[in-house]
Amino acid sequence: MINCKKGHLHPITQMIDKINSIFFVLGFEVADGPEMESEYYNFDALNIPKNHPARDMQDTFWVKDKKDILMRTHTSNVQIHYMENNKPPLRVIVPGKVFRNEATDATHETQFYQLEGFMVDEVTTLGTLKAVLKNFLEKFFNKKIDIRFRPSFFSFVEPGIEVDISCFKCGGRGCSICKNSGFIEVLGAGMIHPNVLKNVKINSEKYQGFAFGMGIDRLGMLKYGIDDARLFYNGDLRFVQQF
Ligand code: 2U9
Repeated sequence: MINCKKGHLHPITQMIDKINSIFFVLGFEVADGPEMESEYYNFDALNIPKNHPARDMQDTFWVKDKKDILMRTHTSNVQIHYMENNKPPLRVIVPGKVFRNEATDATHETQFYQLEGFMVDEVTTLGTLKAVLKNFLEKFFNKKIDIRFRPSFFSFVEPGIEVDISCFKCGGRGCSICKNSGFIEVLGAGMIHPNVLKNVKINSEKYQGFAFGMGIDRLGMLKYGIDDARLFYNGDLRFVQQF
């Protein structure tokens, strides 16, 4: 008999569908926008300084012979377009492809998928962020999860935080996935910097918001116990047929 196995959606697409449906219940809509972008929307509007190393040729793919045009290094450009064109209150997620000009290894690809999200309203706090992230992560990993915030710095948020989750494999006792620490770092976040709100003409005296960002490939590696992100992209059917 001929081999008539049916095709199916790629695991990254399956994860994006799942992420979108989890956030839909929380009142978030999905936005998308250009992968090729101007320096303003990728860096300047996000309060990223002119001399920031991320803007270097080594970190960003600049489009040849075009001044100020690049391949977006995060999906945050879409948030800027969205905030320019819509009035608060806002709840939006942006899953999409991003590009980094760096050496590849098991956990770094030059192209990968990111999920960013944000909410802007009159009262939005780190407490709201924690509730939203906990709800999302528990549904995504299908486990009860504790969340830990650590202070960090990103120029587009203030304060900036890194978010760890209790290890969904061992429940915090310590194992190879969490490197015996009981916690896994999964994403960055913070309260949107007033300069960013000013850039999109949102009154930062009246409105505040949180934003977060994470790698979808990384979420998939954790959820499915995959040790090499390149497996998502090399088209090996033995890999994709397992999903
Ligand atoms: C706007 C305002 C604020 C999005 C954020 C992070 C922190 C973050 C990284 C996680 C792993 C990217 O995939 S990754 O390399 N992201 O740590 N992202 S706050 O903040 C925004 C975005 C847009 C207008």
